[in-house]
Amino acid sequence: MTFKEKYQDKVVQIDKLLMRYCPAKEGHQSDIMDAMEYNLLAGGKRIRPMLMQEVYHLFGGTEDMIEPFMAAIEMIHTYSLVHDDLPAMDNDDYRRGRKTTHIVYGEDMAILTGDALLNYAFETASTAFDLAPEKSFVIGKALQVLSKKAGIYGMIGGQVVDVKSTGKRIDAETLDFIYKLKTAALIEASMMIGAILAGASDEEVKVVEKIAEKVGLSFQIQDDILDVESTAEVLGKPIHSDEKNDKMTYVTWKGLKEATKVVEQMSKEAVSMLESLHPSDDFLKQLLLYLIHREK
Ligand code: GRG
Repeated sequence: MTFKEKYQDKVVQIDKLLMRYCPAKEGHQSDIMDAMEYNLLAGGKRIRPMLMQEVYHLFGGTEDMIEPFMAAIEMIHTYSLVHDDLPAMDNDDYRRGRKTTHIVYGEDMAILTGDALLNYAFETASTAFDLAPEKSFVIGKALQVLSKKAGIYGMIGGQVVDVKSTGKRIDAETLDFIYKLKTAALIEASMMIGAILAGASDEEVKVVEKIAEKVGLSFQIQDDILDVESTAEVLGKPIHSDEKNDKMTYVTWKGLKEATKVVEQMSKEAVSMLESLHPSDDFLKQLLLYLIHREK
């Protein structure tokens, strides 16, 4: 099988897993379950759960307790997209090739859908305790990483500085801070949780965090490049969104050529660190390179 075929196969498996973890549409509140499913099953590259699973296997993990965490990270990522598209933030009408949640369900329900996905992520992740009660210690550690990387010291913190910086010229240090927290933090959580649940040592988890930071930074710079170079049809969301929102990005700061060079450099560093950690995992190495050279 080629890398592309293996990747597609894994996306299908993750989609099936997410279907299993969607809440049943029942009760007076079934509208919110419908909106959660509308977003969760809308497609997407599924890179966060995939990275988590691959790192889990890399460190010898074999149990199904990884699954609720894979669903949870995609729920958190999806909530961030729902809220990011709201009129008060980027005010976008399309995401993953579909109308955004506030367009379909109204702004009030879109806010609640994001809230619901975030909360349900933790309800879901904590079911790992039932699947593997004897692994409570590592599950607790994984929950700690998940909550921190999604919160004020992670994605939300990055988004706060991003929102506050809109329309302003920011310095390199602030841009780096935003990218590390807004984008890299969830990728770090994905890979670190895979390692933690598989029983990796604290030192190994730290190396995984460093690799993931490089992957996250280059992933975000590639996102900036695509916002300028790609098309709405390919991306499934509007292009030139950063310009519309008057946001400074790595591309507006350094130009396309330099941005492409940095992505190249950082991705090479990430892959070589991964090789030192585990020389033989070809799929994961190819996945890191794909994320960085992706077209959508
Ligand atoms: C609202 C708390 C809050 C946070 C929002 C993550 C984020 C912060 C906003 C989303 C917009 C954005 C450009 C985020 C940077 C990370 C990124 C490139 C997200 C898109 O992730 P992909 O490409 O999306 O993995 P798919 O649709 O493939 O899952």
